Amino acid sequence: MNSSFTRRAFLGASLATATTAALASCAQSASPAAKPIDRILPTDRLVSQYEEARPSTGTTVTQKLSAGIFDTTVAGVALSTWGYNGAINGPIIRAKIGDTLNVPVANSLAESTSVHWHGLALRNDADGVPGVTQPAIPAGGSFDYQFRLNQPGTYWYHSHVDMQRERGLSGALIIEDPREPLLYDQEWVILLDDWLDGITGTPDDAFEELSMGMDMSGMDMPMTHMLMGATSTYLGGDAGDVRIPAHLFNGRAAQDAEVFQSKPGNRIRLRIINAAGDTAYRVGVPGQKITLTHTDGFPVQHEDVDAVVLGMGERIDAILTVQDGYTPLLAIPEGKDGRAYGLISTGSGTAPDVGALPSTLDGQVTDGGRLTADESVLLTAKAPDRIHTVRLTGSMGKYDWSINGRRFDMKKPSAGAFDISLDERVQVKMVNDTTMWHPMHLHGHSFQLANNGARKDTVIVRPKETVTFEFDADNPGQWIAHCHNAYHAERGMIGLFSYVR
Ligand SMILES: [Cu+2]
Repeated sequence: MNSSFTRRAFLGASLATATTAALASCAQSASPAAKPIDRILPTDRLVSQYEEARPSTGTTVTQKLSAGIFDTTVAGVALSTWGYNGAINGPIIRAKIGDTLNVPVANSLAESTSVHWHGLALRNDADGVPGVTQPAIPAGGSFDYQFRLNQPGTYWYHSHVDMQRERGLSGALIIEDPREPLLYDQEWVILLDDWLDGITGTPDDAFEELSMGMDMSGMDMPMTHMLMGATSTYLGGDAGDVRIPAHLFNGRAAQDAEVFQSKPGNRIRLRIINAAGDTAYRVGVPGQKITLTHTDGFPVQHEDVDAVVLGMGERIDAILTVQDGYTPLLAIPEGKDGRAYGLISTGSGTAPDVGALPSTLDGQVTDGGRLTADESVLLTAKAPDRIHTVRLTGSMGKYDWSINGRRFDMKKPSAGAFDISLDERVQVKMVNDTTMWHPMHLHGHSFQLANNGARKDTVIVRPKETVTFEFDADNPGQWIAHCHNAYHAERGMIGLFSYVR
């Protein structure tokens, strides 16, 4: 038998099978095997019905956002960048649970954009993922986001188009609980960011260079952005891929640190957001403990620590009791040079010199993924109805970051989707097959880590580690899950959790 005959026979056999299947589907359209998958899209009536069922105060909070280009100075360098309302960090949006948030977005950029409401279990058609939940807002166009807020906590909004949030297109979103049980005197909202735009190039330049892969670095290519040898024992090895010239604490570099006025004995609630693209931050006060109270908006059993590590997209709330004088709150990039910090001042003493501050934070160090949920937010005990294994794949060599070996294609978002059905308890095993850590983020839900771990939406998954979590499928629509390393996500480390009927 020659090989061409074998091949023809195989093709003939496959075609015959396909024809039989097609005929069968005509004859018995009710056959479950032949039914096309019925995905619950953002335009589905269920999405509005679930929104109407969310509790409402009847109050609407409106905040206009204008995405545009503006001039500013970062770390002493005059530059032009992109942001909301002409600033590196957009306005802090504050509302209460039950309020409706209304955000008219005007796009003054030369390209399309969108806004994603990071961490919120909101209506699917307001999630801000072009190609999945809405068409992108075109250059010169506008879009009104309007949705109810049903969970208190520290959240974040940012563009979900290309590398835009690596410029200034992000800001803090704080949702207050009128029955807030935590006692504190003041609140300090802190956005941490790794900044290169206008200093060493643009995020798009960096992305283009990294996309060639590390295999290219053996050739005679000048590497401006790719960072080699950034290591963090805490993160299990390779800490990051990108050389960062400035680390920002509320938009300000270390030489121009923000000063927060307080009084001795005051309890400050720190609301810390890691808005960076490629940098985890280790945050703490030298010689003083902070008390961790929440991660990703949800309360945890309080823990006193010397420092806490936040992956990109994670948030931590902590209580800091103010001592007299100047208190530095350090944010040290894991495995990278430089630092960001802010100062608390009680009006006495003198501000410490940048050079006089320690460059490490050691002692008891943890991260949100290692905390324990407060009992009030534990998921009810229930066996999983469905289990999905999500393998994190790819390498620095080809820079082909992917999920289950598939790089996400916005033109075919449901290819390789993780199907789920309403009211299921879904268990997800995130298996990291790569040699690098990834901060994995799920849209539209808050999951609970195994063994009564924290309720979260973004979790650090270390190299070769498996992280298991569960969530309730109670928010119909199409929701992506992805690495919050901006460069990894842009290369395709994105999957889709897809509600089906
Ligand atoms: Cu990643």
